[in-house]
Amino acid sequence: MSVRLAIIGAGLMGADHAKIFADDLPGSQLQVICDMDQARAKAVAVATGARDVSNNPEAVIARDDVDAVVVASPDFTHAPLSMACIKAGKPVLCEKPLSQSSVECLQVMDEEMARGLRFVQLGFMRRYDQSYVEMKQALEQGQLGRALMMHNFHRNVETPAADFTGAMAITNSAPHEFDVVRHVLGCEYAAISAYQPQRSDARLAPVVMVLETQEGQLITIEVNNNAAYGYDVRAELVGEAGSIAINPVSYTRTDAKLANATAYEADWRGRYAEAYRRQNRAFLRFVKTGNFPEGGSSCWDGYCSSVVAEAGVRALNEGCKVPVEMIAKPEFYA
Ligand code: ISE
Repeated sequence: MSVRLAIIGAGLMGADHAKIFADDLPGSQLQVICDMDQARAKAVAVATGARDVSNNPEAVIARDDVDAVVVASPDFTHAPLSMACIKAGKPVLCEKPLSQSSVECLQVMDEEMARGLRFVQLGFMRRYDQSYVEMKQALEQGQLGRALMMHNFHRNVETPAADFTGAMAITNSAPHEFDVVRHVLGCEYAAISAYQPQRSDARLAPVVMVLETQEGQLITIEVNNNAAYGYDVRAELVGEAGSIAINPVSYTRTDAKLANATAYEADWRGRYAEAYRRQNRAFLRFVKTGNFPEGGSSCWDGYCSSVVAEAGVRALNEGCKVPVEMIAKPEFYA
């Protein structure tokens, strides 16, 4: 039987999720596309063959003909809409971050724990990207020895929104890095420092973070949301016996005019297309079986990256190293 889906938010990511389900994932049926902007919802519905449109997310979540929900609306709506899904007993694939407030993440966790069942899969899609999968395997199979450091670069062509600040680079972009490093290394953080180089327009300046894990490993993260040249994500994991780095992902190389060139994607949708497909396929299996996807990210992971982001923003604003203090992991998320 097909999983009848509602997509809430018909912006960049909502449209992308709708396209992935419609084009690549048999076993799903797009039932409703919901957006405040009805023209935008209709355009996505027409492009993907979705049956209906709406501008009322709560009503959509409650519909009898909706089995599961994808939340891809603005960041501040993620937690309340995920909670509405839990209350309605419907699985939800929620875009990251779960919330920019760790307290709100705890509220979603409480709601889920009170129901005694897992409902929320968080959209940290990098966990499904082949390069991070291989990195994690190499570490677990002992090829690198004990992990010492992980270096991460996260570059966007330009800021996703005109009002994007250094703090937002930490709360909106960096959570991918916070999450995938925890996932690959199997670690939790102990402290974070954050810095910005001088740039003519300070608002556009990159952010560089140094994190210490509870096991004493060092993690560096550069988020440059105005890199201008392309969408470029790099990572290298350095162990005591070897290191593993992500190769640039590109099918072709052009040789001409005494030079060779490979292309960059314009943004994350192309670079992580296969990771999104794998993630969304895992979500459909979750809806059908009730078994939370192995290695998928949960509310607990959303909480962890939100705590780190809060500490990172403080470190940036106060110019000091800030401890990362989290609650003990509830047995429910073990
Ligand atoms: C955006 O919200 C995403 O989630 C992208 O994956 C990330 O690369 C980008 O920096 C974020 O702004």
